[in-house]
Amino acid sequence: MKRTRQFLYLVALITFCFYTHSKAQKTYPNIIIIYVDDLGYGDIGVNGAIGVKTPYVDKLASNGINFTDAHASAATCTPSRYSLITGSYAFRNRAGILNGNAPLIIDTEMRTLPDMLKDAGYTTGVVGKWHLGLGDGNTDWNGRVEPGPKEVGFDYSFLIPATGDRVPTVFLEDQKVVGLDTEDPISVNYKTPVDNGYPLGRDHPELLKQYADGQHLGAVTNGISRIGYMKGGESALWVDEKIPFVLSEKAVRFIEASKQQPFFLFFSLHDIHQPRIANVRFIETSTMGPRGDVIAQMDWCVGEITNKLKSLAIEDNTIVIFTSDNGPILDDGYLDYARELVGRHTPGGPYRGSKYSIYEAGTRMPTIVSWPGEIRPGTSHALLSQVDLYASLARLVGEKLNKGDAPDSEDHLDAWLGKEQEGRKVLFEQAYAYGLRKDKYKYIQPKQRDEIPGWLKNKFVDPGFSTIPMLFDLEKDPGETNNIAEENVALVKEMEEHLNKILSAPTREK
Ligand code: NG6
Ligand code: CA
Repeated sequence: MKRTRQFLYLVALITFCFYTHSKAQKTYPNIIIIYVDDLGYGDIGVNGAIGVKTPYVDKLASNGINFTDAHASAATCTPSRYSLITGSYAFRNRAGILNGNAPLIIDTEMRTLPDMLKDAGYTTGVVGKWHLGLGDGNTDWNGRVEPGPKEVGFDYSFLIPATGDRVPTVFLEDQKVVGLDTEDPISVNYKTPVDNGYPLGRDHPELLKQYADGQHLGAVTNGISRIGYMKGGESALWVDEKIPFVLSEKAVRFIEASKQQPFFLFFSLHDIHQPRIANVRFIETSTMGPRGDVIAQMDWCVGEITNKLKSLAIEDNTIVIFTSDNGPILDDGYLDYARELVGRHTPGGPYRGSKYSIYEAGTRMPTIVSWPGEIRPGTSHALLSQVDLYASLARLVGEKLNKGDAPDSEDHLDAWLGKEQEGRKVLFEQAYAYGLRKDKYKYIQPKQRDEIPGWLKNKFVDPGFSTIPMLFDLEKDPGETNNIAEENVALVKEMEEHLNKILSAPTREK
């Protein structure tokens, strides 16, 4: 009898220790944001893609929630990323597309999304495209480049510093160039060619794998001419065709190394940004040429992550948020026949516009949230913005926001998890013009002719510039073709005032 009681005590003690131990170690789910570059709403199978198959993304959607009205905070890369990481609209910091030698644009005193998750006990990492600036503006690429991801809350980083079409074309791991030979130091310049630097695309078209427009005729590395000039670092140059493999491997290693404690991984792909140079494994896997092939390549990267979660048996306890930084673009600097080969495939789905555009396709992103252990699969029409992930995830992990943290981020955790169908009441949209969504309406603020950037006038984009106000009823007219501003003067005035209020002050603490 006594022995039995002792045995029962022992069992109870072991159970208690095991429970408290595992609770302390893993109270919160892992969080992975898979951030695709320039992927449009209609570019994934579940949203109607015709020219390419995306089985891994579709599987994620069938296990999770597919959002039809979730938005990037802007229609270009740097501003969207800035908002995601800081919970603040990018215009407040005048964040525009950055060059490869631009300084870090995030104030290191700010409490960022990774800072907040670290406070909740997370290990944090970023793998892939950064494009938020590095260093202090006078960057020496031959030592540790700081400030950078570490100084804004990421424990680990493996980076493409800016974009695939901008120098320097080298990776940085924990803010040091990977594989650099100190005898061959790197120098980068965006104004004038560097003496004895890499040959220029403008002088050597015979070196190029893909013809480029006038903006992309700087340094040629790996047969591709880029924006900007560069010298040195030959042993460190990336091979474009291998980027998806390198990044996926680093992301998977981070997951493996961090699986004991909750982790946050910001996996930021180079695909499907230009130059779109698919690995031979993916060439002709789509009917759309390079742009379709790199969508298939992107899908493979998603599979690398989801397969790894499964094999480590942490799938049920990991939230995967799959989305894109801005809308799709067919022709953006390199001749890869995206326009000619697109066929009936509609990159922006039913929506008007593209990357750079204030029309819906500019910011309405393919967006999937999966968390097999917790959420029921389905579709959600909640109106959401990526700027809200900060406040929403803060609630998930029990972190309070201090005054000044994430000033534009609203907590819509229940909508992100599919427990609530309502999202934002009002959504601010940023491109080269500003827009506002409210109820079924979309308002676009007018622009004066001289406010329109010259380089956008020549693009094959539909930026949504108008010298008169525009108002659309998205329920009747999701393609934004019928401007009803004249018939709705009072509503236009109200929306204009609301927009100006957002432009003049942070929006969360109302
Ligand atoms: C633009 C580039 C474009 C692309 C973009 C950044 C020109 C004319 N166009 O300035 O090719 O690099 O910047 O894209 O230079 S983003 O997705 O990172 O915002
Ligand atoms: Ca982008």
